[in-house]
Amino acid sequence: MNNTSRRNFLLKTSIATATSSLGIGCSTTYHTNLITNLKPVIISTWSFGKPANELALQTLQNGGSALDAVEQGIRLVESSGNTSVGLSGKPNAAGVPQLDACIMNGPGHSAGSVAGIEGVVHPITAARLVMEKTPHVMLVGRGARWFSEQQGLKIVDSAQDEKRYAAWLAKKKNDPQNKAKKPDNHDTVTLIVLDNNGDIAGGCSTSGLSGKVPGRVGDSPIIGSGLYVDNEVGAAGATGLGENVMRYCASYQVVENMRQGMSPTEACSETIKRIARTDPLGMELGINFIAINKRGEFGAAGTQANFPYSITTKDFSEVRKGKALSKVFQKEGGNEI
Ligand code: SD4
Repeated sequence: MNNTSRRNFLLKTSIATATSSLGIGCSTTYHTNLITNLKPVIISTWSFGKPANELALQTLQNGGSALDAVEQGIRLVESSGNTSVGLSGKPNAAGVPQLDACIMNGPGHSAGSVAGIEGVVHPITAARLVMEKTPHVMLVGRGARWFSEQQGLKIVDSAQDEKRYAAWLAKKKNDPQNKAKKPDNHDTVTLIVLDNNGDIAGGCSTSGLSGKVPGRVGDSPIIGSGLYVDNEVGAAGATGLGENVMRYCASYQVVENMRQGMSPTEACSETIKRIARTDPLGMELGINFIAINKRGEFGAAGTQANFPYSITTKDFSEVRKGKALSKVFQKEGGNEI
C-alpha cells in the first residue's frame, strides 16, 4: 500500500468507527468527501470561490476568526469585478444593482443580513455589522444603506451604476446569442468555514437576478434559505434562482438532513429531490447546494450537470463538480403566474 492509499484507508477506517460510535448512518459514501482531521475546511460556490477560500484560509492562519475568514473571502469576490456579486454585478430593471448578503456565526447562532442595498461596496461587511452592532437580523433598502453609511462603509454614488447599466444593456443587445441564452446567468458566492476548533461560520453575497423588479429580494440574504449554519451539525448554502430556494427553506433543510445522518452530498441531493417532487418544473429548476458537516466532510449537488464548487484545506485547494441530478436545461421557475 502506498502512502496515499494507506492514509485514505486509515482515514476511512477511523471515520467508519467514528460514525458508527456516533450512531450516524453512513450507508452510502457517493460523493462524500471524508477529510476528518484536516480542519480547517473552506467550501464555496463556483470556481470564483477558490481565491476567496484561499484568502479565508490565510485569514485563519493569520489568527482571524471563522467569521473574519468568511468576511474577507467574500469581500474579495465583491471587489473582483464579478458580474454577479458586488456593484459590478447584474443591475435590476431600473438599471441599479441591488445587492443581497448575509452572514451567520455558529457559536451563539447569530446572523445578520442586508437586502436590496444600493451603492454599498461590501454588503457582506454591512451584514456583519447588522449582526454585531444591532439587535436585529435583517436591514433592507434605504435603511440598510443609511446604516452602512453610519458605520463608515464605502458607498459608491449611483451615477456609476447608471453607466454600468448602459454598458450592460449595450452588451446584451449586441450579443447575437442572447435570445438563446435564457436565463441570463446569475450566481452567488456562498462561502462556509469550518475552523480548527470545529466552529462554523458562513456568508453569501449576490446582485441576484438580472433585470429583477426593483425591490425583489432573493434567497441569499434570508437565513435558512440561501444559507444556514448550525454549529452542532454543519452548514449549507445555495446558488441558483432564489425563488426556487426560499419557498422551501432549502439550506435549513440540507442541514436538517445532515442532522438525520445523511452525508453532505446526500443532504443536498435529497433536498433537491424533495423540491423537485413539489415544484411544477421538477428537475428543470436551476438550484445547487454546498454543504459541510461538523466533522469536515463536505459535498455539493445541483440540478445542473456542471455545478462547480471550490474546496480548500491547508493541504489542497481545488474546484470540483457537485453531484448532478439532471441533464436537462434549467429554467428559471419561481411562483407560477
Ligand atoms: C438570487 N440566489 O438572488 C440568487 C442568485 C443566484 O445563481 O445565486 N444565482 O436568486
